[in-house]
Amino acid sequence: MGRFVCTNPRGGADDSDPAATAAAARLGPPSAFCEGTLREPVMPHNDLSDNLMSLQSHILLEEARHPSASGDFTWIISAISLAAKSIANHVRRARLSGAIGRFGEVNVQGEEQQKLDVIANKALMRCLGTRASVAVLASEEDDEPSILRRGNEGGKYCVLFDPLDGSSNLDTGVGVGTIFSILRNDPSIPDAQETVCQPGTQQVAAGYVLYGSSTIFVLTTGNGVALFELDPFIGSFLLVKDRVRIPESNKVYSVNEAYAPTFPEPYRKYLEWAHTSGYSSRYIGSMVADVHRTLLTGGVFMYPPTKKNPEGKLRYLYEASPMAFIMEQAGGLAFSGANRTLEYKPSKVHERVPVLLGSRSEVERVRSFGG
Ligand code: AHM
Ligand code: MG
Repeated sequence: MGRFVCTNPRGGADDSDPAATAAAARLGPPSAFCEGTLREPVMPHNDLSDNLMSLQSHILLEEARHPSASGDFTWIISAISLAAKSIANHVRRARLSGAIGRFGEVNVQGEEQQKLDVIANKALMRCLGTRASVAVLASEEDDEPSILRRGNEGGKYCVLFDPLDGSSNLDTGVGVGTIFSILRNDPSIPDAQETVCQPGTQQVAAGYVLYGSSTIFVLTTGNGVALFELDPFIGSFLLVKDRVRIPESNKVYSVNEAYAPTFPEPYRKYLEWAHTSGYSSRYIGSMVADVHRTLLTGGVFMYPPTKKNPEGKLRYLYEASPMAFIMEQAGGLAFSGANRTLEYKPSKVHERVPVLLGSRSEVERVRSFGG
């Protein structure tokens, strides 16, 4: 009998083993057979029963396309993935472990912090803080961005995040999420706030993690959108869909319609039109869950200016901008007022903007009313 060598050299790499997955990445794109005299076909990529394309392997394959890549970026995604697994575990056990409820403090934005906001923030800070190429971390929960390393100390990237978006919904078991955006650190800018205030077009990567009925990791590095799901039995995010495309249209809008009387007129007119045009409404009140549904099934998600929040409620750098990057990479559109969201340049880390994103033709429809 011939010598058996391997069945799938890319298979066993897991999120916690960049060295193994680096070796897998160097092998290049998956081929049908391995070296050896006894050859066994590799399972087709869409056979989920044998799916071992982890998030880490996926990133390394992407990175292999850029010969000058140093691997630093892979370590950052691996830190976010590790923090997300820890947060998912806390969210899933929150009621049992007494982590539901208010922490007792109000953040810089005047919002009451939940215990899990604080836990999620610490997990991300700890995991990312140990990565040698992270220069600046900015969180929804912290007043100011933290400088961890200057450019001359190896600080190459800024990571901005909302650790647990939609956390006010935790008491009711609704899906919540982490949103993140990765920017390059400009070593010539000494001020942390100025460093992170970049337009969304400068993002190196963006993504979110949805802690719902399953834990979903959605990522773009500017080369399409990939969707991973956490396999709780092996502890890895596994690729379930690459090149995610948002449907071109769907008669669904997602907005907190209770605020409609104080929306600018174009949004009110659009809603009146939608009411008589066969539209449905879906709104969870948790951006990651609402955007994820919109990404997969189409329609529009909006958070327009209101009387209470004249600039809109959602923050540019770690909510609107990363979600806009994902939407555009999936073939959709994203606007903040009259402008493409990704082209806006904020001047404050917690700056808020109006959000309109989703299927191309549905976003254009809203804009046709002047919104
Ligand atoms: P948070 O970051 O403090 O959780 O607030 C953001 C959340 C989003 O998830 C969601 O889209 C929005 O607030 C819901 O706001 P509202 O309750 O006003 O509809
Ligand atoms: Mg948020």
